[in-house]
Amino acid sequence: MVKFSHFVLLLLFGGAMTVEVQRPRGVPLSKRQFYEEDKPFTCLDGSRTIPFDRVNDDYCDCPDGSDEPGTAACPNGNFHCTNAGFRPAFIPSSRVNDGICDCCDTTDEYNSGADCQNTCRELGRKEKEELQKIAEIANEGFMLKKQLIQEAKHGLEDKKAKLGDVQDSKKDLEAKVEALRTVKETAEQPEKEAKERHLKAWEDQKAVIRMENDKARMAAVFLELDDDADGFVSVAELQSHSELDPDSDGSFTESEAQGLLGGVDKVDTVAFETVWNNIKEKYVSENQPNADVPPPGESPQEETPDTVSNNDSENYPDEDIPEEEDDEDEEEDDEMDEEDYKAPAAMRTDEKTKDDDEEGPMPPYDQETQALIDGAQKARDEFNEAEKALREVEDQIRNLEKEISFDFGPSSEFAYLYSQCYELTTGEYVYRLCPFNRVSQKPKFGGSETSLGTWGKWAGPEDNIYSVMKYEHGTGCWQGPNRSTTVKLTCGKETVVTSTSEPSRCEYLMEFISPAICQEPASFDSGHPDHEEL
Ligand code: MAN
Repeated sequence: MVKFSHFVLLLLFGGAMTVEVQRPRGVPLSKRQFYEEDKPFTCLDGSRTIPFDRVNDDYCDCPDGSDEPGTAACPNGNFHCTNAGFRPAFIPSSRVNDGICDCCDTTDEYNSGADCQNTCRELGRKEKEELQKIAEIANEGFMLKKQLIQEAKHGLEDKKAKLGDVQDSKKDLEAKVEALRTVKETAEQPEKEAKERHLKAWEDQKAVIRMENDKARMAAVFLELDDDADGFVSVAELQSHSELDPDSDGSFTESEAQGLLGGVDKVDTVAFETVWNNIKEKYVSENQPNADVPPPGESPQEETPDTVSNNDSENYPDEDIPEEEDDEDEEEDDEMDEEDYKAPAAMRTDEKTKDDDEEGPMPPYDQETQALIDGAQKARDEFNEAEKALREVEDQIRNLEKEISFDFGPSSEFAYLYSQCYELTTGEYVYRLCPFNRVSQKPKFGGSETSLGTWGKWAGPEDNIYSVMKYEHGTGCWQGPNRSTTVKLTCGKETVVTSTSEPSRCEYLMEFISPAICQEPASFDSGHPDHEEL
């Protein structure tokens, strides 16, 4: 059996000073007192005691592996490398003398023949350099953070001052809106009355036109019916128009025709007026047989006063009309609106065709009415403009209040991120983080943006709550949760998104560097006045 003798360890401090501490191979300094050469060894779990020469004899005696710290004999043992010049480490015992160099001081391969080089000093140097770099970054980052805090302080003061100003202008605007509302309402009353007068006049005029048209038609029909031109319409002449058969049974009898003539055999033009009322709805002209044929499904009636006034309300060129129009060409429509007020009927060609056959289009407003409409429109425009300005100011107030009350960190150091966005492009997507607002993902080669969440809350551990941001309620994930993003902040001089990943489907992780998260670097020469005040 190979005897694995005790080993002399050199602990190096700073290169110059070396202290020899003798202890069995693989034992950390902290446990040296349990391994005394001149005493029996008690397993560290207390389970048994063995003679000391069974420590590191390559045979596992203790269930906890503590009798074989320097060999691979115990499956659960740990080997300690001192790694002088770098960092001490434990490796599983199984790696002792396995031909692979694990400890930078080479001590795990003392009997395998592996050609190990001691790299501890080199590693130590590199680590020190890296730590120095990190410390420098932390230092500079912290300086930047102090600036950010100052800027946030001034920014907050500015915003509060701005809020005061905007609140004042809101009051002024409210008063203005109310004043303009009164002006508008005062102008709209006479406008309304004048328009109603105009419409009423037009209604009356149309009634006259309709009556005249009816009379003219009656005269024409009389002539048409009076075949023998004797100045009378007779029973026989009426019978020639089978469409007038009162019961439409296919036989228009003499007595039926006589009934329509009011019980007489013939009527002259004066008596025909009464007959005309009985027949005009059914009468089909001989000259234009189709002219009076009513469209299928509709009663062959003339317009009743009701339908007339319905049509007329369409004709009436008030301010509602532009909204009802087809929005085929917005710009052209807008131009038309203006014109509509000045020359209402003339410009509305679509209605012209509807009206041309009967009464024609409504005549334009008279000058006085048009002036009232123009005046009321101007008052409406001014009122609307003031209302719009008021709404904008209210928006501004809401935004300022929101920003002022936002939790931008203990000293508002994160305030500078508000209204900013940071992007990171990966193989497939462009990720965009707009702190305190939203996170999104857009496919690089086309496709729409997906929300990965909107601002939720600070979500770091209790002792460092500002180290993590949570964005929630993003676009729903197919058969999954709504997308959400966790943003981990680390200290750095730049403000930049360094990585994105999707650890679980539709749950994203972003790494974000910012000076605002830098902590005051641990001071080595404590008591230095520079550090005391930080
Ligand atoms: C899209 C992206 C992915 C996500 C899937 C889930 O492709 O938003 O990040 O994993 O949808 O279906």
